[in-house]
Amino acid sequence: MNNERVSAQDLQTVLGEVLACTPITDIHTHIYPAEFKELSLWGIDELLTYHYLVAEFFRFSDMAYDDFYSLPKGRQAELVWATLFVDNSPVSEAARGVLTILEKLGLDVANRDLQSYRAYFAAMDRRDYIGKVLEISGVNEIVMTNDPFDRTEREYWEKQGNSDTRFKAVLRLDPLLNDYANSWRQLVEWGYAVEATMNEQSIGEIRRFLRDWIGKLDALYLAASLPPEFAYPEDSLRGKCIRECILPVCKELGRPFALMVGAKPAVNAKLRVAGWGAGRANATAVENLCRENPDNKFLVTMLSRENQHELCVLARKFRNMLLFGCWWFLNNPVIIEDMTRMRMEMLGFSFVPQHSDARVIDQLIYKWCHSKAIMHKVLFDKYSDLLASGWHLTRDEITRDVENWLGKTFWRFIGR
Ligand code: RAT
Ligand code: ZN
Repeated sequence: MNNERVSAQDLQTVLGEVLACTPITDIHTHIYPAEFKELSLWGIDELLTYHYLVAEFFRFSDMAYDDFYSLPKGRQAELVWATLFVDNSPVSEAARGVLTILEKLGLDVANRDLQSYRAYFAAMDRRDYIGKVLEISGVNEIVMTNDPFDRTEREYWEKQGNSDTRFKAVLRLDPLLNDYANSWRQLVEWGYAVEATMNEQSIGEIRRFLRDWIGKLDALYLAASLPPEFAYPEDSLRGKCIRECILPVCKELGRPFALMVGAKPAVNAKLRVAGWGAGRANATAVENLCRENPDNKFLVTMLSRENQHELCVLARKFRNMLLFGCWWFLNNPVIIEDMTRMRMEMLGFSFVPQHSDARVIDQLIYKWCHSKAIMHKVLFDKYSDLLASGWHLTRDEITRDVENWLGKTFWRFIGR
């Protein structure tokens, strides 16, 4: 217990201490436990070939896209390093992130020696390294993105599953919702009697598929990335699948459905995963979903900056909606700060301020370090305003707020 009042002079320090020791639940990532071998990415070459950086590399290079992608990963990493770190200063958020990681690991950022960084990772044991990253980043629970339509990943779930309790699963359903014209055949291959038109029998079978995989993964929630034009209700197979399959199963099993709206696939297909874009979405779809389905819960994030204010307004209307994270192209300090201030001013602590979207485990270090610095600033300003009014705060109260913000609010929403 620490019920002593925190003075305006001590606020900065207390906040730094509380943020440093509050465990984080990272509610949306693309990282895997060590036992998912080739899916569990780490180390400097993976960091340098992160798709955020590959997209930036092509801002400066004339190389043909396919030529780049046909190179071995180590060579790709060298090209990115030379282009974004040596020939130019690494000021972009993703490039700066690599430096933060190296620095927090205790490596010499000043020597700019890629080989010495490689040697550091080569001497590390992957399992020990995961522990180290979690310790440095302050993350203690990692929520994955798990796609049963991905052959490699599927095999791991079929053959062994996940025994690392720090990693939690999420059932990701993009192929089912956005590409049913192709994905239904895979369901048939796996023994579900569905057909292309999604008839009555298919609906029952898709529900069975969802229940099976929620069980197999012990999924915390179901999720889908949706394009800017996503509408609900919608006269489409996607609309039907949400209404007839996803919502009833989510309700029955008490799982939220995460809507990640505004991602535009293949804006430049040659860039592969780096070729996605962003577009302004229609928040009315979320409004309709939340209003029509009060017994369902929705985690919501949108990719366009222009959607953020109306999303805050919506979250004030619907307690079955939890706003989360500064997604992908929004995960830059200028936007994170703006969004975090606005959300706090409109929602208090009742939102999940950030997720990392890390694909390489090391990225937890920079994503959380950079975001926590912004949270520190925002909290300082907001609490200072309270102190200036004559209100008082204790360290316990600050700890309570930050614990809710960085984890407990999510777990309460999930119901676990
Ligand atoms: O941020 C990213 O890495 C994106 O490529 C996507 O993974 C996005 O976050 C998603 O989950 O679809
Ligand atoms: Zn993601």
